[in-house]
Amino acid sequence: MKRLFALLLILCCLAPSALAEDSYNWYEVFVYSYQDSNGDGIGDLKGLQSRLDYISDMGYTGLWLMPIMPSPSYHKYDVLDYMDVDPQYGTLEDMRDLVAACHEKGIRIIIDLPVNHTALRHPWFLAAAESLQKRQEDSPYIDYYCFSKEAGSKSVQLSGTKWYYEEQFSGGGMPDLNLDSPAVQEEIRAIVNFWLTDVGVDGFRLDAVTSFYAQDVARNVDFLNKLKAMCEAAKPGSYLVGEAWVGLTALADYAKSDVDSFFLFPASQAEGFIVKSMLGRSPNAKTYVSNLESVLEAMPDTVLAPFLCNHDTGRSIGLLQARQLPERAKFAQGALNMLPGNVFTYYGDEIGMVGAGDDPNKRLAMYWNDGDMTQQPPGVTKIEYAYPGVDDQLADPASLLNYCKAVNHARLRSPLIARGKNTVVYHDTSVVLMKREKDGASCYIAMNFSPKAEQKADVPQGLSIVSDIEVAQGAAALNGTELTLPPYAIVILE
Ligand SMILES: [Ca+2]
Ligand SMILES: [Ca+2]
Repeated sequence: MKRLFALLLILCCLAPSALAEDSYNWYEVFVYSYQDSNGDGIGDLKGLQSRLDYISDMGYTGLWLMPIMPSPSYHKYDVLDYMDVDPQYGTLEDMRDLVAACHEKGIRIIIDLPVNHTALRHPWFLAAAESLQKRQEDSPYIDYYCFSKEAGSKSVQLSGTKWYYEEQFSGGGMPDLNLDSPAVQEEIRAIVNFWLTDVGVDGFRLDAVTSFYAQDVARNVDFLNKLKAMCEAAKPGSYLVGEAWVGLTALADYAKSDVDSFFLFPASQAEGFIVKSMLGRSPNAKTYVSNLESVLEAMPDTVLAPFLCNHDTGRSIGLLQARQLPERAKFAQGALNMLPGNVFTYYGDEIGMVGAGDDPNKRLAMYWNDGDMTQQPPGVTKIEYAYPGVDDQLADPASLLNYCKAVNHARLRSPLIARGKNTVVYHDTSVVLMKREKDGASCYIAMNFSPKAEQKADVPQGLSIVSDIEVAQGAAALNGTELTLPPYAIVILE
């Protein structure tokens, strides 16, 4: 009996982390624009923590925070100190509280890790620059960066010297780190250790991995493997997702690394296959299916990380030309979420926020109805909210928000959507029937890409509908093996 109790205790202790290790509905948050807690108008960690109920109720089980470390910029991709929290966002204690609160709710939390470059005023760079400017050239920090006496296409002259430093993001004031330096590698090891074990985050979003070694995929992959090994040693099972903003062929090379996931850029934005399958005169379910199959063939051993938009791209509503077409906006979120892997939703996309052009326009204040919005990020040139705010949408069963919530919960109800091996059972120009299977269990996903016409699909015998996700009034019907799909319907059968 005692032994049984001990076993149960062990199982209970294991359960939450086992659950949290398999989060597949991720939510990207720009802390600055999400929720302010202290009245200065700038979003912060405490504010974000106060919205965890909302995030959890929506069915998001993973959080990716854009950079939270001290930085001179509002976006914070140029880091001044890799082991602290920017005072605008709060303190390390606030971050520890947020991590604990997330874990209590079964939410995994990862943070952005920009290690390709630092801020120009990072103490490492200041020390290196000072040494070179004094012509002593003896600082150990010189080797932290890519200094050379020869100018390259991506180099900047260090004032008062004949030295140049590499800066892949030209004009950003973000000098590239020398990732070959053993000292830099040890710094990075200490940084990932700190966040994973001391603060307790569950992994990282790796910024700008194609710029680690520009135009050198093999060396980038090699460094990614080093990073993964460091994280695995610090916290086994931690999750890494890399930003390689490239097409499928190049992405497939990155996917051969040990990093868990890479953002699926070929699915994203206006030219991505989700939007392409929906725009145009007639629906083209074939575009969706054939691209998914190409992706799975090219990247067989990786957890896909599909998304429609992020902080660097125009938002979904604009990509979809869906300001006046809520059904299209909904179905796009549905089509995104029927892809296997870990789906990433950019904050505000669930309520149809808009934004394009200048970067700050893509990072507007989260539209809460309760009057509790942050100020807009500096440099915003256009502020527009095309769809109602969160409270209004929560109260409207037909809202985009409630559609996204239904989609997220369908994924939680049927984990094989995210984790099963995909087979396309049937498709024509409007209808897609996919099977996802794993360990002898399976589920079927039926989708109608037609915005206006009802469609029929022939499904295997003995299935029943477990989720019926509709963009408008109406419901799917299953008669034996004949499934009737209303326009833009998505149905999960098991
Ligand atoms: Ca604040
Ligand atoms: Ca670099």
